[in-house]
Parts: sequence; C-alpha cells; structure tokens
Amino acid sequence: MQPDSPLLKKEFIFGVATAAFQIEGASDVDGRVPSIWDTFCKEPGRVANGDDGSRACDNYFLWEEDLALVQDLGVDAYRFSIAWPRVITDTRGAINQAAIDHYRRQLNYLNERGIKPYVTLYHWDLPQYLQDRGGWLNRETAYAFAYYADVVSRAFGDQVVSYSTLNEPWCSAFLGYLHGIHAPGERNRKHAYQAAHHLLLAHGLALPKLRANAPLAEVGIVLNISPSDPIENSLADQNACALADMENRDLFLQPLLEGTYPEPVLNRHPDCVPLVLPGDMVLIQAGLDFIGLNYYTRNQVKAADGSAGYEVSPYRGTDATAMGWEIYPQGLTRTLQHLASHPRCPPLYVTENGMAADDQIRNGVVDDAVRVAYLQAHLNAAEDAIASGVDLRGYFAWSLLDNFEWAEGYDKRFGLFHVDYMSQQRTPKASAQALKQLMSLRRNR
Ligand code: IFM
Repeated sequence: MQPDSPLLKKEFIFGVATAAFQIEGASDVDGRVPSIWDTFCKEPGRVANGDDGSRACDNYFLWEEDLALVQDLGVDAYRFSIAWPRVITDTRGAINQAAIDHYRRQLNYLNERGIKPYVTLYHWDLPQYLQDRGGWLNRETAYAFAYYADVVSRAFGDQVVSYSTLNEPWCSAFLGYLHGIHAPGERNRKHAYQAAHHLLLAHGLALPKLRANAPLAEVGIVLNISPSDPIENSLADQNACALADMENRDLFLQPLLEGTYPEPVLNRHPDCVPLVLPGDMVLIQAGLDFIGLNYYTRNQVKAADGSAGYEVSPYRGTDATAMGWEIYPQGLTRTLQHLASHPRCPPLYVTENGMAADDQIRNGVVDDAVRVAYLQAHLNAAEDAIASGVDLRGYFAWSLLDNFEWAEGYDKRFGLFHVDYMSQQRTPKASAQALKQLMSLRRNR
C-alpha cells in the first residue's frame, strides 16, 4: 500500500465483522427462541459433522473479551448482527428486554471507546415461529421484520452508526430456497424468487422505521456479488455469464436502484415470477445511504442445459481457499466499478472480505501468511477502485473470529483470531497482527 493511499486517510473506515448465529452460542439463554438455523442443524446431513450453533464462540458470554480484541486491533468500526430470535420472541411481537440490554451493553462498550457500531438486522437467523407460518414465502414475514427493525432502532437509535437491513439476501433466497444448502433447505426456484421479493419488501418496509428512529445513522443493505467470467471464450458461455449476473446480482440490485426486476430473468422463468403487490417496488427502491459489498471470489460460468441456462464451475486451480474459492482480487475492483457506474448507486463499503484457510496453531502461533497476502491483495484492489473514481467508504475483514461457517460447520476457519472451540481460547493469527500494524501505521502517519 502506498504511503499516500486513500485507505490510510482517517475518514476511510476499517473494521472487522461477525454475525450473531455464527459466534454467539447461548441458543436457549435469556429467552432466545429457536431460529431456522437451530432447526436446520438438527436435520441429519445438513451441516458438516452435525455441528450446530448452540455454543459457537460463546460470544454471548465472552462479548467483552471479544470487543477488547476489536479495540486492540485499533480498527474504527465493528460490524455485527443482532439476533432477531433473541429480541422478538413470539408471533404477537413480545419484546425480550434481556436481549435489548445485552446488545445495549455492547453498543455502550463500543461507543465509549470510539469504535463505530455497524449493525446488521438480519444475518439469516429467522425465528422458527415465523418459518412455521411460511418463512420468507409468507408476505407477513416482511411486516414482522419491519416491526423488529422498529423495535431495535427505537431502542438503539443513533447509538448505531450504520444499520444494514439484510445481509446477502441472495443467500437467504437462493441457498435457502433453490439450492437447498442453507435453512430452510428447499429446492424450488419459484419459492426462491418469491422469497427474494419478500426479503426486498422487508428491507423496503424497514427503511422508513430506521430513518425515523435513527435520523443520524446511515441505512443500507449488504449484497454478495461475485462477477462472472466465461469458462471458455464462446458465445454460449458469454451468454451464460450474462444470465448468471442477471439472476444472482441484478435480481437484487435492479429493484433496489431502479424499482424493477430484470425482464430477461422473469421472461426466462415465467412460472417463477413473484407476486408483487402495488406499491412494493416503490418501497424497495426508496433510496439507500450505502450498499455493502461482500466479496470473496469470482464465478467461472459455462452454458448448461436446464432452466437456469448456466452453471458455475468448481474452481480447479491450486491456489483455492479452503472453501475451494478462487483467489481473484481483480474481481473486487471490477465489482465496485460496476456498482459505482450506476447513476443511482450510493456510496459503497466492502462489508466482508476474507478467506478460509487450514490454519494450525504451532507453538502458540498461527502463521496464516496466505490470509495476510489475500487481505493485502484485496486492499490493493479496493485502492484501485478508489483511484478509478469509486466512492468507497470502508472495508471490513471477515471475520474477527473463527466461527460457525453455516453448512460447513466449524471446519472452515475465516478468523483473524483462532478459536479453540474446546477451551474457547482466542489466539491472534499473523493476519490479526498485520491488520493491527496497518492501523498503527495509519494512526502515526
Ligand atoms: O460466513 C459467511 C458470512 O456469514 C456471510 N458472508 C460469507 C461468509 C463466508 O462464507
């Protein structure tokens, strides 16, 4: 990184990120009710090794120790999510004061130390009582989300610097309802499209509540986008890429920025067109203060038979991450540039970026040089995007801690801090030291 890098300016926000279900544990403590992920983990074969989130990183109890790690890194911000099934515990909307108090303690801790809280309201842990009534296929779930957003933002208001309504709605809709690998584990494209619409509607219904209750906070949404490249330079594979981008990116981005769904996607899947009621699209495109981009890799795409018309090929290179994902930092620059080229694009953040590696503790040390290089390369890619005119406001590394990696359980480690799940001991990896050094370099410039 150059000494005059825009990333080293004090206005650029550096942070680390986590999500409630992945770290909190304490799944039945202080009135929390089950989420769809508690249910999913109990279904045989859904999660590697039969792992579940009942203990995770024990962060519900160790939060103070974990926030001290954030402070010690010297970053500006901490992105974390609030667990809906802790806060609202039944279909009538009962508010659990213990949960409000729990998150308030964390917000107080952060604000007292000048660390900016970036809060995500929905990082996939839908209360099971809503799933029992149809989950994201039921329009009422969107209204339940707006109520939850209202409760949270009334409680915390501007104590939160930035509210994201949803984290990666593509994953909730497509991994949850089409690919069957996330909760609730369905395989039905029509349901995926309807879930996507209700997620976006939930976002749209929550926006005015957040703006009213937290007038000084930024309000936005977080999308996961991987750019597509053709496996072969054939017209068929290029067309397949266009289809992949439209279904995985534009189905979410276009309604948010333009208030419409991409026609070619709906035309290709006429049986899957979601039920949209008058007024929905106006709510969905109501305007964002920011878009958060979660970037990990690109997709290599080829033409395929079948209704989708495309297929994402598994990466075959030797430099893949432990998730099997290609390390492709140029894709971050490209994706940021693509987003920023839209005339209605708000300022951007990289709200997640990081990699899973086969980290080992040796003599008390985790030398994750490959992650250090990954983060460095992606920071350079972010810098390139800014140099080309992208309004990028911040970068959050995923993740503060090793944690519950959804269907992969605890095998895949993304943390800057290693977690020993037996003793719950945290050990800084070389990547944590590198980030800390960068923060100190920035402070002392
Ligand atoms: O762990 C997840 C996170 O919950 C959402 N974004 C991607 C990460 C790595 O898979």
